[in-house]
Amino acid sequence: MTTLHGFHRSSASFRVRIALNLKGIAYDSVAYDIARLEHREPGYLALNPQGLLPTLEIDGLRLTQSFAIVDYLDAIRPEPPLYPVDAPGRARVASLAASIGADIHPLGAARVVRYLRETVGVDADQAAAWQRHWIDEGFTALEARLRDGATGRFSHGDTPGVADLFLVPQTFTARRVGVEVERFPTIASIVAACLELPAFQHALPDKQPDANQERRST
Ligand SMILES: N[C@@H](CCC(=O)N[C@@H](CS)C(=O)NCC(=O)O)C(=O)O
Repeated sequence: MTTLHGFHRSSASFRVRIALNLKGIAYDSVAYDIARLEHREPGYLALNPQGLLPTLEIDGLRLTQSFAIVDYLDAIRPEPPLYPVDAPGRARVASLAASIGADIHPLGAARVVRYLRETVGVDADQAAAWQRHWIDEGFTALEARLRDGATGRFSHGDTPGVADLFLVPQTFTARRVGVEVERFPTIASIVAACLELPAFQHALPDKQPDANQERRST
């Protein structure tokens, strides 16, 4: 039994959903509403003391950190590969993904925004401007890097891989906070290509069962 503990709007959970779908691994979902701090309750902290989503239970293991989870899935189910076979290509893809997962995403994470609002005392507009700023700066650099000749239909050549798993969710967050993704044409065209694939479509936030629960309760 494979269980993904996540949240429909969590971009790190979104990455793992895409990877599971690309690998054809069926899974159950357990949702934790970040706005209601359900991921900070004792039940989830017992699974993942970091209190961050997602956690994947698979093969009797409890895996955390989306990068590590995606790597694990690629190791146990090599087809289709999520990394290029050549070492320079692999380093490029890992670097693109890290620039999103390690440098852009954490600055706009819910816990950071909560601290800005509740402790530093910034208002909602200032918090949104903070999120836009770091995505904008990150996407400007990413757009330049993606014009290095190794990009194809996808971030690396013409098959989807790890960099795409990180890129697509980050553009959904970007739009949510008001970043116009079309200002980054290479990024926008890669995302459009990804969204033609069922693995990405079925992973979309709106397609998750907890998105429907949220609609019913609001
Ligand atoms: N580096 C972690 C990041 C995990 C993370 O920040 N998850 C977010 C959801 S996308 C979260 O749990 N946020 C809750 C919070 O910040 O309080 C990963 O890639 O799994």
